[in-house]
Amino acid sequence: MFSVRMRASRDNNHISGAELLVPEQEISASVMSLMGRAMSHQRGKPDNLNISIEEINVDINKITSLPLKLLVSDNVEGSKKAAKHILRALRIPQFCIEKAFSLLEMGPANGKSMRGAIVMDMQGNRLEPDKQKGIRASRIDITEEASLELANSLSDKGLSPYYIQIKEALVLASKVASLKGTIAELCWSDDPYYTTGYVASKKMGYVRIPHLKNAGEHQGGRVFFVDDIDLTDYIYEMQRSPVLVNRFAGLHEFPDLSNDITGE
Ligand code: PML
Repeated sequence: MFSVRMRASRDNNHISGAELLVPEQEISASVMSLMGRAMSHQRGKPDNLNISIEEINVDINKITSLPLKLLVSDNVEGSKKAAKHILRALRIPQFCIEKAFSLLEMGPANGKSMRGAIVMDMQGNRLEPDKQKGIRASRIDITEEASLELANSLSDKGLSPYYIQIKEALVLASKVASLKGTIAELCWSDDPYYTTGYVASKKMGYVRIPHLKNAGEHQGGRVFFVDDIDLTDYIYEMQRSPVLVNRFAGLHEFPDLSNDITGE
């Protein structure tokens, strides 16, 4: 198997990125499809397009995705409150939650978004060695069968227009949640046209939250909340261990926040 990765940027600002795990005979088709995506992104044409192909010589870890849970909200204030409530239910200290929100709202890399994620421990320390780049979850993909199950579920809910974004975020979040030491992930996009984000965790699944920011805002990113990790191992696993999602765990409505949401 091969890992095929694409990163596109303009004036050193990230435009798009994607990756696939494919057999050798599918490399050229994958390169073409990733190139097509990079050149037609609504954030503009890249002036730098990087595609890398790397052979994978280790076993691929096959996992089931997190369950996808849809939270209903129609305003930014309510959505942020809901996201914070879920993170609290996951036992993340309030000051860590507030710090994570401030960082993503301001742009964690001196006002700009990071290509990768912040790694935050339960004392609120940022552990990622490079505060501009962050840590990327890499070497990830999903099988055709699992993609189809996801596509069918999204279609039933009228969410097909967001299939690509949801698929990629769900695959990434499923890998992140599967790593030892991850408590939760908070994410919203740095794409000014995309305002939906999520809180993901092994305990509560991928909770998809609309309106985590106002349209037009460029700031966004990811925070991995961790506890009791060996940082070197954690980063190595995140970036190097290949993970293939081979089952979709299903789509559910997220319970009303006035109910107990801890799942206990
Ligand atoms: C991103 O594409 O940068 C993050 C998108 C997160 C939300 C995806 C979704 O569930 O719609």
